Amino acid sequence: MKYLISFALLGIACTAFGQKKAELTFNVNGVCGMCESRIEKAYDLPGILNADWDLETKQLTVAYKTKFFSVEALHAIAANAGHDTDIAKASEETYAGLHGCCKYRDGAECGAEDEHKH
Ligand SMILES: [Cu+2]
Repeated sequence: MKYLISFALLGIACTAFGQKKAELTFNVNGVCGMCESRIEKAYDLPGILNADWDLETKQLTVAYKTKFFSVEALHAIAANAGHDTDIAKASEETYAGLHGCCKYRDGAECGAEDEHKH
């Protein structure tokens, strides 16, 4: 019986102090490699273990510690960097600060060919 209680307490301690990790993948708007580095740089934070944005699919995969971030907070990081997600929108001001070829709301498309058209 004593052993059972010890194990139970040990279990509680592990849950309370363990660093729980989770992975979340969600849609983040962006158009080019500049967007990719901007987005990934925004997630260079304590509590974020890894952040990878895919230019083709616009999907961001974040590995994080659940103690540090909620799902909403993770979306807000992208929005604060100027990139809309499905539940968090960048402010007009932040969006306006993006490079011209990164203005995804206006159908911007980055690329070597586009650079010459300016
Ligand atoms: Cu861009």
